[in-house]
Amino acid sequence: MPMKPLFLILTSILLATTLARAAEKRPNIIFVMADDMGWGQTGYRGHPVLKTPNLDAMAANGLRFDRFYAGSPVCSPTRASVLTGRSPDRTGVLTHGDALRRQEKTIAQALKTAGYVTGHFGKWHLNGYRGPGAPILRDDPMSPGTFGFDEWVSVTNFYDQNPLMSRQGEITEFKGDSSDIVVDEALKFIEKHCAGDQPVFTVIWYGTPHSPFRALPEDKAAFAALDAASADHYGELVALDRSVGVLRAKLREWGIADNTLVMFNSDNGGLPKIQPETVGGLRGFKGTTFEGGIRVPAIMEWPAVIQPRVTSYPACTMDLFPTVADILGLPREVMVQPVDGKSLKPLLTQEMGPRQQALPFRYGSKAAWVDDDYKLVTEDLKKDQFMLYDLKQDPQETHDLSAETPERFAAMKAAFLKWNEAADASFAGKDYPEGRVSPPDPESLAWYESEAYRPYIEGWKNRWEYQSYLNGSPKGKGKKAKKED
Ligand SMILES: [Ca+2]
Repeated sequence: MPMKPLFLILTSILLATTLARAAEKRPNIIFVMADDMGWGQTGYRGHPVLKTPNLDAMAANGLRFDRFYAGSPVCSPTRASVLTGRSPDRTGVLTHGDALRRQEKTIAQALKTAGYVTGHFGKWHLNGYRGPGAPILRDDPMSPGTFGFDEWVSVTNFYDQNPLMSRQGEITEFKGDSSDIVVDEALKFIEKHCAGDQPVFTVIWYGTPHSPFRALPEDKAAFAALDAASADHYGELVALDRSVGVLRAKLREWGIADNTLVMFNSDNGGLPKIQPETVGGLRGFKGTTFEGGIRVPAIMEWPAVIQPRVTSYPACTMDLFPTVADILGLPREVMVQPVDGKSLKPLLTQEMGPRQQALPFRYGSKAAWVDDDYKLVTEDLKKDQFMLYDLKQDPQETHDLSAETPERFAAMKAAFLKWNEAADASFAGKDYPEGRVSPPDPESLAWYESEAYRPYIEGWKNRWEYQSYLNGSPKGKGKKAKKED
């Protein structure tokens, strides 16, 4: 009989060691997101004037997605989809400036509970404020801290050169290009924690290449032949690419690159009016549910697991939380259900077959339903005018198949309309334990029209990034805010 306890002891030691090793092996995770970078704006896709050597190197060393979708054709909703794994309409974030509901559950909360140290750096845009990026106030009830981030250096919305940012409420003025600044802050956070016991979850949300367009002279020097706005826009992408290079180099210098999962993607499609064009020949731009509005550059790098490869598997920002939850074995309850994304974990090591779960998109009256190679799309849901495209044969969405393949068209439309009803029910609060939205969604407003920011207006009104908002007529301010959100 003495053998049995010994056997049990050895087994439990072995189990404990295995678990400890598994815990040791949990990857650091870094989510990096550009703001308004179009599908065509990388060197690796053959852009005619923009060079992105660092994104190219990342793509060559990781999983490059050629059909990756932002959860929405505009920014705040996509950010909500990254954090929750859900279609943004379910989370209350219908458009830019809407607040994420505190009833939602975020990936930062899940990872914090699982033992990660969590940090957010850059654009937030989930606290209900419109207008150019302002430092997030310490007592903001919808700050990154509320949603699971231990440390943050963040702004309400887009930010550019020499920004004011908020270090957990402490307002700080920075000098230089915003991409260099935000990566520098994120790296300080990673360096501080990476040698500790906890794995690190870092979110870096750039303000680039969103308007206003303002690049450092050396960054836009290569674009002297372009119009001024385009030269600055592309110059900002040069800085973004450089900062990706700094991030990757530091992870290697600190010996943590191998077991760090770095995801790079944009938050919506490219902008119109920029030359050369931003969407790589796709139809539509930011704000539309055609491919140009939602298909974005995306790369996942994790050297310990991913062999370099290009995939055309259709994937989405809604898949990121389910993927991480799957990798770490987190329970289903970490996400509010239903979740619209799907784990991409199998894709990290081999191709997955046709995508079984369609990707839903809804933005105001526009919508799309991407079912593997086929796409149902409408510019006006209420008018009941849907088009059907075969993205494999016709990525530019030029040849409407709805009349030619009526059965497929009818089946996809029925599936979408069923999802659409479920999304309405989610929006009404059905997914929460309370069965309703509580507290009610705040009305989104420009921060400079809020009580909370009133004490700061006088001191900020002559700053270059705020002056057109803070010194104009109220009517003009409203227009400007709407245009630039
Ligand atoms: Ca954006």
